[in-house]
Amino acid sequence: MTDRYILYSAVGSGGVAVEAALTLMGQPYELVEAPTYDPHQAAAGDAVLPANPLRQVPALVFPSGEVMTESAAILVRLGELHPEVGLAPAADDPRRSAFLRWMGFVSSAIYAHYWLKDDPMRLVSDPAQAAVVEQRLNDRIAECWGVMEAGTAPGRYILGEAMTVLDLYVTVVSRFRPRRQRFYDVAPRLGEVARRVDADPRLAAFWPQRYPFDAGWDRL
Ligand SMILES: N[C@@H](CCC(=O)N[C@@H](CS)C(=O)NCC(=O)O)C(=O)O
Repeated sequence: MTDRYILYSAVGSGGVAVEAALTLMGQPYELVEAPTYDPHQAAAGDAVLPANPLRQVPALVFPSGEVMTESAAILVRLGELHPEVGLAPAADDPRRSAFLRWMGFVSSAIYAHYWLKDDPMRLVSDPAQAAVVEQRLNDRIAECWGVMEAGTAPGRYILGEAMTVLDLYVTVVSRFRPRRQRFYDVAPRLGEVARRVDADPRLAAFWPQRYPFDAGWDRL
């Protein structure tokens, strides 16, 4: 038992969406940096293994000691546990179906591709094919963002006028390669939401530390 969450995450990873949610919820957490995607820091990446045998971040350890993996599920659960912050529509909220639908969509139709995209040699043996795989996955990811753009009717945020953890999730995952420029092209309204979340004053100190906007960050 501890008195706070322990979050395994890494700079520039999907775990940053969970970090942003905990920050907005005012929940203190201990951060364990586990750069799983960086072959040059293999030992540091292994830090997540006790919490996630898939060796992926994010993984969240609750104060009770219970472990939860899977970014979408973690975000939904945190929203339920801290309803006063209003970052997740409750079970009887008319936005609930769309909320669950698009949380699942970002996780399974988009984020799940990065296991292969980050290292195509996991499934091909010819290095020449790796670039082809990456390009095709970039196309598929762009296509999926287009499907989400067509299937939603964003206001200030994706589900209307109030921010939810879905906005944090899309803001972070849309920063991955093929990066924002392509995302803006295929999903301009979602792009406006992401820029609004980028500029949220409550996260002004947070983003530069956890997902820095280095020069050219929004292009492939
Ligand atoms: N389904 C997982 C995917 C997590 C994931 O792919 N995390 C990346 C970092 S952004 C990772 O740890 N990659 C290392 C690997 O897959 O080997 C989730 O939604 O949490």
